[in-house]
Amino acid sequence: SGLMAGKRGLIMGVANNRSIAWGIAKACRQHGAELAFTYQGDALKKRVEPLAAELDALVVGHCDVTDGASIDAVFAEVAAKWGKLDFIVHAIAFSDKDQLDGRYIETTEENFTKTMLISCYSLTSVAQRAEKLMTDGGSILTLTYYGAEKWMPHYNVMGVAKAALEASVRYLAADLGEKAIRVNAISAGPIKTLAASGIGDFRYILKWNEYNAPLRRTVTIEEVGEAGAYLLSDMSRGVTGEVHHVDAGYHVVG
Ligand code: 0WD
Repeated sequence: SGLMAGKRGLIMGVANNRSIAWGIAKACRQHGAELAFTYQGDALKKRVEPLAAELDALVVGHCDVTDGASIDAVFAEVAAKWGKLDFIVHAIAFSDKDQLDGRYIETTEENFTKTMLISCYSLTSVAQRAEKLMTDGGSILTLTYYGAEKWMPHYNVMGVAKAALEASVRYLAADLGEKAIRVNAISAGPIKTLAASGIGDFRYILKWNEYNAPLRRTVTIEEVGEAGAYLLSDMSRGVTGEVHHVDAGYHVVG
């Protein structure tokens, strides 16, 4: 269908074909969008290039959100290739694995700062660059998790970072609304990805969701992808500052 025909979007956070960003990219492409991918470092470049090719997408370079120059370079490349931008998928998070286990209270200042920078501030740094390129309005989408709202075992500093990320969605939505740029988040249920494999007892969390979510199952990257396509397309043009749960309903019972 042509739901997203004529729209051009930047996809940040594909690590492999299990990544949530990949699920969103596939849905956007199915609906007619043109895509550009970033990758983090040479190891991921080899994985991202063939995936981008599957969706006829550009690869616009290495981007490590802790390195502002690499973000600038990617947006300069998008500006050179397209001149403008309609949407962004921000599916990036990081925390030291040994602190996604056990007690939150053990979080070090160094890992707290790093987790907040990569998992929260990066949305704002990306939005700063996007604002200049979204000359016809736009839609920015990030990914969050229920651990922002409630204590969850082992999620620890990432839960604190996701709470700040969800607040950032609201503040950015207010800042960018006059330019018709919308900012929303999907709060996804647990999905077995590379990032999730770093979280302690993740298999147990998946099982817990299967037993307790209203739909009695977990969600797929394709389901998060379809909801993402809605938030990135004009179908959701009246929606901004929203955290939309795609979690088989877990948040109503958890
Ligand atoms: O259960 C899950 N998988 C959920 C994930 C439930 C709810 C939310 N999320 C969120 C994550 O917190 C993240 O924000 O979804 C987003 C995407 O995560 P994912 O799809 O689960 O994980 P993955 O496929 O690993 O992609 C995350 C990627 C990184 O991969 P690795 O695993 O290599 O760290 O984030 C990127 C990187 O590609 N990333 C960075 N990109 C640029 N600069 C950086 C960085 N410094 N650090 C990580």
